[in-house]
Amino acid sequence: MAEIGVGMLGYAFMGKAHSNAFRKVEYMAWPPPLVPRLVAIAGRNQEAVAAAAGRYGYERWTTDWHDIVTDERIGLFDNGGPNSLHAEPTIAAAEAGKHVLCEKPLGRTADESHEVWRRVAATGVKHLCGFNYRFVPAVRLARELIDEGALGEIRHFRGRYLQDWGDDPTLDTWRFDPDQAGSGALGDLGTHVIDLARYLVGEFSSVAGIVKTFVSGRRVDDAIEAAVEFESGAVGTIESTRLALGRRNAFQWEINGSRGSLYFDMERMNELQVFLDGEDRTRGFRTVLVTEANHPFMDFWWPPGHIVGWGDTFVHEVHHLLRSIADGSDVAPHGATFEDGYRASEVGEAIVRSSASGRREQLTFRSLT
Ligand code: SOE
Repeated sequence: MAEIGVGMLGYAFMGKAHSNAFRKVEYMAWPPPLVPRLVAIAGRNQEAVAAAAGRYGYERWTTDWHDIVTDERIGLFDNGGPNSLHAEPTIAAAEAGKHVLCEKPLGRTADESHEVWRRVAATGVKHLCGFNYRFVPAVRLARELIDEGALGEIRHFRGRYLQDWGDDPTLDTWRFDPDQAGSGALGDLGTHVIDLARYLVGEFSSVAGIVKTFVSGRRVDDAIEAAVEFESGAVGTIESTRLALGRRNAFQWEINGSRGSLYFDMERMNELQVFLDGEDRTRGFRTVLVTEANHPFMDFWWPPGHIVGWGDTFVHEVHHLLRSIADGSDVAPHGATFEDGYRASEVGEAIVRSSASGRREQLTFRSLT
């Protein structure tokens, strides 16, 4: 089977999630579109990146990401580094002819995200931005139900991504450094909610938001709250915080349409709550366990009822990109392209502008020219 050499930037949380996916996709999505060969991994700390190379099975390691960009054996560059390291290496890899996967947020600002999209799109390589929650089976099922009209006209989207770890002021992480992260809960979690809303409902037309920092001395946002309108006329709310004590990884959303509603909670990722027209309203939502043979991605895995996990969303995501590279099919609409990465940053920045101005912000998106 055809192979593709993979170069990975980053060995921490996303380095682990992506390396696991590249190994697993070969034997779980059989036959894989391409066999990923783990050629090289780059990271700032020599001891840590060498250990990661041994642990995940990379042929070699380096503390200089330029070595990956110039390595002719690498056909796919995967950027799982801190946000401040997304733009330059990803652009360089694409301009060296490598297909690219870059974790979200694409850039620290809308300007930086647009520049990445513009420079990479000009090269013609395949590009995917790591909004992995599009690849939750329940989310893809929701998209299928919406596309076939089962919910009718969409009127509301309310989405929130809640975690609890941000309340430790002593925590030393790049995620709290504005130079390395760009923003706080907004870029880390809020962009996931924005992207999922774009994937399930459509494009944003305006936002009215509040951005808040609670932890004294912190230089990035701790929470965002926004009322939004979509081009379709649907309205909704977008929220994210890392101060929601009691919530570990609660990415929750609900969609209400004229013929039905869906509700999802990432902490119960194999279940989709469904209410469709004609059903007994006194009984409310019913729980669909999204593990049937005809449900999205289940051909990768197990018999009905044998659930999948958070890490498996990355297996679905890299499979999608490998197939797009192998057969030339589009990454969109089910994978987020770098245009999606840019647009998520633009919506996030409009929330920040609205919070500063106290006014509702209309969305305008820059093109490639
Ligand atoms: C930390 O908040 C984090 O790792 C995010 O950066 C990821 O995008 C999210 O999927 C899990 O939580």
